[in-house]
Amino acid sequence: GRESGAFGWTRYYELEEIEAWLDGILAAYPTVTEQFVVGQSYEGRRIRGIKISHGANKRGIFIESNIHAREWITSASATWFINELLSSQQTEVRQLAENYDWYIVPVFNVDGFEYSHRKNRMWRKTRQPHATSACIGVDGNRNFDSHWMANNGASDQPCSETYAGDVAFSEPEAKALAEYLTSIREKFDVYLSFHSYGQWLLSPYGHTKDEFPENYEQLQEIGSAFTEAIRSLPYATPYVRGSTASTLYVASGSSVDWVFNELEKKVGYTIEFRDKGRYGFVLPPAQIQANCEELMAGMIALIQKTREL
Ligand code: ING
Ligand code: ZN
Repeated sequence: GRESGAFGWTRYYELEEIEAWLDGILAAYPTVTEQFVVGQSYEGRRIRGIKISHGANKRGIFIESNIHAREWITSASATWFINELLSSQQTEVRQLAENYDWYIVPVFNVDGFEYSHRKNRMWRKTRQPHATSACIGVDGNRNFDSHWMANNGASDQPCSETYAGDVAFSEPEAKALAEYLTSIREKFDVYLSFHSYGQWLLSPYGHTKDEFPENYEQLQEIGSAFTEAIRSLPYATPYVRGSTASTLYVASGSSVDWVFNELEKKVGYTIEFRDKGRYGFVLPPAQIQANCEELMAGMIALIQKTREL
């Protein structure tokens, strides 16, 4: 923040600082927020989320962020977004806040995130050791039990960055999230997974190029609303929308695919934030604010279009 000690969006924060900020938010907005706990990480940390709700029976939107440890802009954006939902006076933001129930997990891969701060800035995976390899961790976004390891969309090599695990849901984090999402299945119908980088809005599926959700056209129309809203800002940042497998690469066992295939949800995306590779995962803190403004413009358009269709 501007003053030392205050939380803000001009630098990146460690897990402990984010959690302390979250505690402050929960204390400051007790009537419209509550904490939820997704479960425990391999190293025993709590995976915490915040629910923001202005009354019962709203449709829910679930945001999973920082499943990949080094993608720090995702939790910076998620915390900024939480703060805006609670404190913005802008009409469109107030409507977003008050008309939906929000479930937001700012740092999902807590062990990896901590490791990326303390030991290796470029860490991606979880932190569970392997029984027969010296390499540690699994790609959380390849570990979900939906077309797990299909179509070469993940690796069976423990040292690979896209290692899928020995079995689906080998990682306590992925298993806990799947169980938590199942428990609130009736309460949400939009699922968003925050990643970086590349400036993409990616719809399912990741596990195949040959099949698409039956509402593929709608998903692209919603996607265009998101990308156009971002491009209309003064930064004119180009985002591209499309299906994950056909636009980016085939990737199996992802959380978003699991939510579509197993929970039968119809609206969900992966958002790949700034930039296009100049700084990559190490996005300068000076770009956090602009990235967040783009996220909000995109979200307003995305939710609006989802409602219309
Ligand atoms: N990208 C995502 C990844 O997990 C992705 C892309 C999206 C894969 C949706 C599968 C499903 O590889 C990054 N940057 O991590
Ligand atoms: Zn990622």
